[in-house]
Amino acid sequence: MSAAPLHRRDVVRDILAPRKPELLVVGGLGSPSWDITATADNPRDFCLIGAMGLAVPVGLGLANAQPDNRILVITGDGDMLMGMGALATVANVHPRNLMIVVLDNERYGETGGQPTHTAGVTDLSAIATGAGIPTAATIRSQDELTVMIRNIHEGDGPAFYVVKIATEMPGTVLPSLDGAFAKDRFRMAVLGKA
Ligand SMILES: Cc1ncc(C[n+]2csc(CCOP(=O)(O)OP(=O)(O)O)c2C)c(N)n1
Ligand SMILES: [Mg+2]
Repeated sequence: MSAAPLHRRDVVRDILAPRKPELLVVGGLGSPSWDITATADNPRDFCLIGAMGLAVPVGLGLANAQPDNRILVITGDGDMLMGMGALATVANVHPRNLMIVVLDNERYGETGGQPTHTAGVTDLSAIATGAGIPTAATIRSQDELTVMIRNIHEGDGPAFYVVKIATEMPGTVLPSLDGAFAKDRFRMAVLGKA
């Protein structure tokens, strides 16, 4: 099947457009966090800097700590490949409020576009299924994206989606690089105290 390539900024904008106040977003390091910040610099988003492999573990902890909120992890294939073991924990803990989206450009985009294993034979949604996550799919078209977005905001987790995207790198839009500020801002937005 060939479909027009999906573009990362459009995908993230469309994912976040219907967001409700209870949605908390964890951004994986690098380009996914730039996409989230380019969409809106929202205090209910927590974007990681340099912490490769940790987007899903942070999202899982947040899902456990904040059962009344819905947690959306948006990360890259490189980050997910490094933190793959966390998918088994997600499947076994089974947080109904955790959604995971991998923006899969088949590249380590931020560091110069080196091909990742998803450019080869590795299928991250099959790995999520094998880990035991009940909803896992690879998204390649706008129609599939529309269904995914509805489930992200309304469906039961845990769910895991790989969105195949073009390899373009649309400009850096950095979140705050001050970790203490970012942590305090997020805690204020979620808890009302730093
Ligand atoms: C442990 C570790 N190794 C390497 C890096 C350097 N690094 C930062 S971003 C990145 C690539 C991330 O790729 P991906 O998650 O696919 O995001 P993309 O930019 O492709 O959207 C790498 C290798 C790092 N921060 N930490
Ligand atoms: Mg990538």
